Amino acid sequence: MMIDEVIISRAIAEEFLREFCDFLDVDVAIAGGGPAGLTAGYYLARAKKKVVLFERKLSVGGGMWGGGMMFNKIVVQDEGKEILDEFGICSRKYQDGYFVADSVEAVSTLCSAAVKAGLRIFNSVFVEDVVVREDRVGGLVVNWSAAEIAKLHVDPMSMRAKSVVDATGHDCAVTRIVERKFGKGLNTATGKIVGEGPMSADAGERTIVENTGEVAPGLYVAGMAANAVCGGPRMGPIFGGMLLSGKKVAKIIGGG
Ligand code: 48F
Repeated sequence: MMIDEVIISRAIAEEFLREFCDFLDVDVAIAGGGPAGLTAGYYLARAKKKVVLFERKLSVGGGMWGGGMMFNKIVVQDEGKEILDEFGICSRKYQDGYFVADSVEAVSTLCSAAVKAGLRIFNSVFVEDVVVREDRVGGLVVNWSAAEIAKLHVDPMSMRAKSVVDATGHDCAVTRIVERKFGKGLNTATGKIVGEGPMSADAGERTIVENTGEVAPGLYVAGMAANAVCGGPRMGPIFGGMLLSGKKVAKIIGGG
């Protein structure tokens, strides 16, 4: 059989558009494909929610690839190790309460498990706004990252979701938009984005799970975005909190 270039092009374009259209109306839309977003996506998809994730960069994984200072190892505590085990990610005990895993294995396995569970990821797409309906965050407004990088004046497109998760990390990009435009105040101590505190691994890992939740009707925060929005400290290259936060937000939204 002679391979036809046009058939290759049609296959890509038609399949992509079919899925893109299918995922314009979902149960949950996640902004950001770092460890928290991927973990949330996995548990939600496994619970049979229709869930889509938009990632600004070409690759998902966020800050996990680089481990600590590009030493590509991550550390997790006992509770984080339980989630690594659930995914089948290998880890080695360093000392009591500290386990070390390979960051490349961790990202690639989280991503693979989430996609196989049913999460649809659109990469190179960024979230630039939210849809508000009946006083609730009811969807996302997305555009190509390439358009953003080239500073092209191109209008975005909108999609509908019953729940939205801001998993954009330190930026807390979606909540920042909601804070600016929603006009009703956030469910935080100040009603605004409190901002993340300086490094404190123990407190950061604890508060990130506590801070995971709904901050405006229909909008949930997970991962580093939860501490950035609610005022918890950063914690550096210990990643158990990111996994636990992703799992918690999935449970709150109804992902078991
Ligand atoms: O930053 P990121 O890894 O967030 P996380 O899942 O994990 C945080 C840790 O990696 C690390 C840490 C541990 O101590 O603090 O930073 O909470 O992943 C966030 C992802 O969101 C994407 C960004 O490219 C990254 O991959 N992102 C950011 N803004 C947008 C976005 C946006 N507006 N639209 C789509 N994706």
